Amino acid sequence: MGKALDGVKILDFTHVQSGPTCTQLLAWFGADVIKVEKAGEGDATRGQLRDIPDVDSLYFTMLNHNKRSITLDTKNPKGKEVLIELIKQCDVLVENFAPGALDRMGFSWERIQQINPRMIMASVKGFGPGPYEDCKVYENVAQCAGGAASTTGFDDGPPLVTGAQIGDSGTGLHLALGIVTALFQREKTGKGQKVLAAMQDAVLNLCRVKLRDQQRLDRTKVLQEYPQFPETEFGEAVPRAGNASGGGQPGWILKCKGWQHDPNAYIYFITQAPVWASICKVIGEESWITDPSYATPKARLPHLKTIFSRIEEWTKTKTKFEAMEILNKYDIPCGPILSMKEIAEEPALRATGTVVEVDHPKRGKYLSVGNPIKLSDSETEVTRSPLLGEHTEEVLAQLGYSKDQVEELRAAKVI
Ligand code: CAO
Repeated sequence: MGKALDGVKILDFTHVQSGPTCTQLLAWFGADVIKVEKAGEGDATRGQLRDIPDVDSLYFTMLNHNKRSITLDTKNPKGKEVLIELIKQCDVLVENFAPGALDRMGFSWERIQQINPRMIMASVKGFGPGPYEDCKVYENVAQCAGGAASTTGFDDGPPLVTGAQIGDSGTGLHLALGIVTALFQREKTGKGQKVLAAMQDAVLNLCRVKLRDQQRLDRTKVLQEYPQFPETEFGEAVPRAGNASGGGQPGWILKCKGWQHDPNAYIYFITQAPVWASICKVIGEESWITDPSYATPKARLPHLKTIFSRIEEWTKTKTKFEAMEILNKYDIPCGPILSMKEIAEEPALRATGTVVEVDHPKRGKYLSVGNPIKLSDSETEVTRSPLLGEHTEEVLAQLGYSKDQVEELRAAKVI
């Protein structure tokens, strides 16, 4: 069976995390992704956070599956010639260099269009046009500038960044959608275009509900589902909401049996309105079904702390999995707090290919996250990341370079 993006060639100039997540997704959908790396050095993540000496790190291997790697000094005139051939033959150039790096290399958008008018040039940058457009940006800077940090954490603590890499991987996802959309439009116009995903914009897009709350706060001066209500005055900006649910159904994280020793013995519990009566029955508070102080969602808002601490008395008597089993019988929405260890061992995630075991010639077997997007007619097989420059000769041969020419380039340290 073919793959959705069979025949699409990606010139992959990405490094670190944001860009590589994007091109990895495209590779999983069948695109031929040629990763261009600095000769002798490669993507900096190959050497970062290493767990085995002299072996590509998990950071690199888990972000660069299904790609080919070539080394090329794109600042050398001979290297630029190779790059021009690659631009001619590829459909998409993806990059996440610091602002201006591609221009400094001599490959402005105008020049790229001259070389290949069908080329789609896709970039991740920290910021879009504006005061910070020239800044270098990493994950947590984007989380802070995109509104995630100011709205994450508890009211009495500092802003917090989240473990989910919404700045890097989140932006990579946005960029991948931009690329396939531009490819779709090219089918009709025959022309390439520029695609930009700024990390601040992607984080803000994922924090959309907080901008919703900012406007609700501006208008009503209160956010009744936030834990500050009713005791604490609200300020001008959306405060941190702890573990409150971001939607209209109040939720909180509650202790389960074993919480004293297990840092993840917790459950997320949502007091969804349609199952309120079931919740009351499960925790043994039947009177709350009809008590006017508890009977309606609006009446419950000032009592959420009392409600959740009563529910917690019940969850503390069950493990998170026992609680899940009981609550699911009543359709009460809840979720166990799973550790990475539990996720790594979860058979259902292995069965769907969301967690995969991959073999690597130098590191041996390791676990990775497979393609989270499942297409019924374009199945993903996860293959290992390439060694540095593993495909240089193969790709140059496909571009028409003879063995002697390749040797010359190697002798001149261009590849
Ligand atoms: N041959 C020759 N030179 C190459 C090359 C190659 N194959 N590949 C890259 N280079 C050069 C670049 O041209 C650039 O040179 P100049 O500075 O002289 O123009 C240089 O290598 C360094 O590139 P960089 O500035 O992108 O890399 P950095 O490590 O200094 O910065 C980062 C890294 C991520 C902060 C920066 O790339 C950035 O802000 N990117 C955009 C935002 C982004 O994606 N951030 C998320 C990264 S994941 O956390």
